Amino acid sequence: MSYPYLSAAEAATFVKHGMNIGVSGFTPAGSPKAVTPEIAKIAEAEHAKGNPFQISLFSGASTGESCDGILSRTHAMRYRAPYTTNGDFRKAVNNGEIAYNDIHLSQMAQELRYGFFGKLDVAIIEACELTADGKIYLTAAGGISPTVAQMADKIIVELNAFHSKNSIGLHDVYQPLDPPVRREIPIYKPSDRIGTPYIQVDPKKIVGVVEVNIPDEARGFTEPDEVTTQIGHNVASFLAADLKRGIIPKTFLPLQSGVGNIANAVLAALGHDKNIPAFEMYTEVIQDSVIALMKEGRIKFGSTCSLSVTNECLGEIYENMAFFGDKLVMRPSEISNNPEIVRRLGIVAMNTAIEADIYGNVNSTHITGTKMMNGLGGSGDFTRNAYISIFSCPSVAKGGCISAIVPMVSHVDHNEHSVNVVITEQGIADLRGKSPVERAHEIIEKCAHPDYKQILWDYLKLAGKGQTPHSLKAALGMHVSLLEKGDMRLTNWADYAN
Ligand code: 0RQ
Repeated sequence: MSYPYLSAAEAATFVKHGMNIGVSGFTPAGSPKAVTPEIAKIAEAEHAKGNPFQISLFSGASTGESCDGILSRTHAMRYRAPYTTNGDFRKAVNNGEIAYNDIHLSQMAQELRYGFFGKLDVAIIEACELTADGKIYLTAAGGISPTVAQMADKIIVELNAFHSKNSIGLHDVYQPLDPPVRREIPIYKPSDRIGTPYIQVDPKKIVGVVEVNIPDEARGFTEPDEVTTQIGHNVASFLAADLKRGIIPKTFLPLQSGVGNIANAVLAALGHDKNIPAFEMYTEVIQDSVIALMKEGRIKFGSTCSLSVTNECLGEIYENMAFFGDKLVMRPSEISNNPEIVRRLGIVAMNTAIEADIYGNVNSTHITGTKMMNGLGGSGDFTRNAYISIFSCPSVAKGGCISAIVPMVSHVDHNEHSVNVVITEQGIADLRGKSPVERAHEIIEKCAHPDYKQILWDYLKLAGKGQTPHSLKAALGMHVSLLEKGDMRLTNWADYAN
């Protein structure tokens, strides 16, 4: 079948007010970059005429500036799921302009198929190749593309020449059946391939092919500093100790790592620690540090949902497929983040906290309980099912005015029942096998910044005795102090005494 080749502006006219739109991509990697800015232009034109124009947008994870950024600024989105990191999106969400549903990434595709969000009108998929019989070869991410391509009434393909056809074969596309007929997902090691290297669609659904040559919009990251390097060393020495005492098998276990500056520093430290053997990753995002460690032979294999790397790094992979082709696989997010596989493979999950409380509850998403930072991402998919779940963060933020260790988190993403280890640059709190009060002692002693240790001990004293001691009046006192005085160090527990 021959497809209609359209301009991005022509393709965007298939998108109407009120529609549900599914896009490819996971992190800015692999998300559409040409049609979405044209949707934003339509929105602006309609708004100028006084007409409503807003869509609901579904993706694997965050997209780039050309998608979440532009659509947020032009007020073209009513609803968004499941995760995004864009600054303009964050502003719009925190102003109450966009309804944002921050669900676990592994659940996005299946919840679309279950019908929780209604029908899907249009899918916009970035591809590096498209065949006449409807085979779509994805670019730098698996995301929810198989599901949105299957569900949408119409498909627009952005055929992006920036992504080399050399990359064909990196994807392993697999969609599970849904209950009551779902079976096990037959992945028994990170390198197992169980699907096809393409998405098969009915070619008649492809209403437009837009040819482009646009680089990916992956973010750079800050080089590790003293604090993040120390966090990295602490994570590495924790894992090395567990390996030495036989908790982690000699062959080691596959690792998952989140995104961001801290995750990047942790991976670099692990890679360079000679006590840790060369390892595999079963993760959702591969950043530049993983590719560097692969070249050094320190990482043997990487299963991921996306190659969220700089364009330079992506180019290097595409040019060296003889080396990388058998060391990487990209999967849809419901497979890369699948709880069944995480539990089976015994993954060590390493994610980042905004704050953790003295009992081990973790907030990864909200600043002072109300302002959305990015979202949960896949951290919950891995944490709840991991062999060992680790959260790390600097012990203080914003020049020391904020302690990352607090009496009670202002928002809970990962609860005390799922979090095994908390690590800051100060030290390692191993919460495994401990009661809440034992955990509180471990976290305050090992992880809190010296400026905050006494404040937290004083809180524990105020909280009294019991299973999970709290003074409900004082539990958020450090946050109140931040809001009222700009500094958690000015917390005065006497304000809360009876
Ligand atoms: O603010 O940018 O203004 O300086 O948060 O913090 O220290 O640069 O660390 O880049 O690793 O991000 C949790 C946000 C950490 C991220 C979070 C401020 C801090 C700074 C960024 P500035 P850093 P990172 C993977 C799996 C989601 C969950 C997850 C994240 C900014 O890792 O979004 O891991 N995770 N998902 O100053 C106020 C505090 C703060 C604070 C940090 N307590 N109060 N501000 N900051 N702690 C994602 C996917 O699934 C794709």
